[in-house]
Amino acid sequence: MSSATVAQVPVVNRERLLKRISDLAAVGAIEGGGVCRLALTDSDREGRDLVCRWMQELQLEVSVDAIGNVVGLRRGREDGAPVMTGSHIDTVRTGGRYDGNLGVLAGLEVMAALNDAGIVTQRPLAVAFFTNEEGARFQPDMMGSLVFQGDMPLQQALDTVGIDGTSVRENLDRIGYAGAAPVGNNRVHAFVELHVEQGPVLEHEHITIGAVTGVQGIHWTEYTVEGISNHAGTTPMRLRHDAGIVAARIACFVRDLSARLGGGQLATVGHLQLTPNLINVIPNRAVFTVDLRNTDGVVLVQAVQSVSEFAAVVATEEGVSLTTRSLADFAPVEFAPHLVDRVEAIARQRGHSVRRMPSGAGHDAQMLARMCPAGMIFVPSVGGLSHNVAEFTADSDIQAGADILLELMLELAQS
Ligand code: HGY
Ligand code: MN
Ligand code: MN
Repeated sequence: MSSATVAQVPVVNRERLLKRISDLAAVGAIEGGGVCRLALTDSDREGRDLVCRWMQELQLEVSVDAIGNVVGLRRGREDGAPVMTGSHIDTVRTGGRYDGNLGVLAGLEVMAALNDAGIVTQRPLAVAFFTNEEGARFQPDMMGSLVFQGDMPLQQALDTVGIDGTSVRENLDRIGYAGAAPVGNNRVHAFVELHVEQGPVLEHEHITIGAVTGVQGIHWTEYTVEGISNHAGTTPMRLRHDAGIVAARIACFVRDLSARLGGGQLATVGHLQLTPNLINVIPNRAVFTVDLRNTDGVVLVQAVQSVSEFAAVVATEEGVSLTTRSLADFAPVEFAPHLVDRVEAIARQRGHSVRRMPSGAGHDAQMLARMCPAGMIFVPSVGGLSHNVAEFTADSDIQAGADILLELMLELAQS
């Protein structure tokens, strides 16, 4: 195959990419056009098998590592660290068809377009999907890419028990994706991830491309409150030890805190379970999660501290016990300035509107950024919707993002 100058950059085959998005979305499809492929479930395995088959059809060398990350390698004229792209194909329970999937399938399309054009790059290229990016079943999120990069020990990840009481190890074994490739000592020349924005900014400003400057800090805590169940009709208010009201007060506190801190402080109580969860019984147990995020790492630490202090006060007032478990704690990440510059410049050269912006969502790129220059390309989410079955991105925006990914990867692989 011939080498190519950047001037001869091929274009992606939009129909082929859209068909793969549609075919993968059929795996774990749920009402409303969305997808449910929680990490390491049978539907995740089915999606993995399909993407691996596509990688083989593209003559990529497919490897599976010990945490189940899958990498498809396209040889270059030289050996050495590849220019890598990718994302995740696991989803939340009410997922959309683009979150993560677009980045992996656009990576496949980059390889297919280069194959069609008969181009062999100087450096190798790779496209990956990382295990358990969502963190919805097993925490933390971005688990696979964090193990791939080396900052999360493999055994700790494998021992992690999920929300249904089973471990990563037993599920990885069950679906047959406990691979042989080592983790933690990988070399990557540069990493670029295409992803839907998952927020309202690009659509609101009528902009096609986001040149992502970095990812905000993320802090997840699980709270367990133990009180005393009692009769709702006979127990005077002053004698109650109500786990449910403590959970409710903390949930209201985090919302008020984000308003007080202002700026980019975000706070979410996404999981809340009361026991015995009955209309006429004072709950004796509440388990809930608090998701705090901020682009400002200092304010994020303050927010975490404020919630912790408030939780201790209300628990004492109510006479209940409180235990916490930290599920994720990631400081804000800045992407490589030269990659942010190139995303912006290539988008402009191709006639697209573009703006710089941080990412509100966590991404595998933030973990790869710990080991190599990393960057991201955003395309708009209609209605700013994500983690929602109605998630949608226009075909033309998908093509724009994929073409920029192709050109940037080619540029990085030829330099
Ligand atoms: O939680 C996140 O931001 C990502 O979707 N895992
Ligand atoms: Mn994602
Ligand atoms: Mn997601």
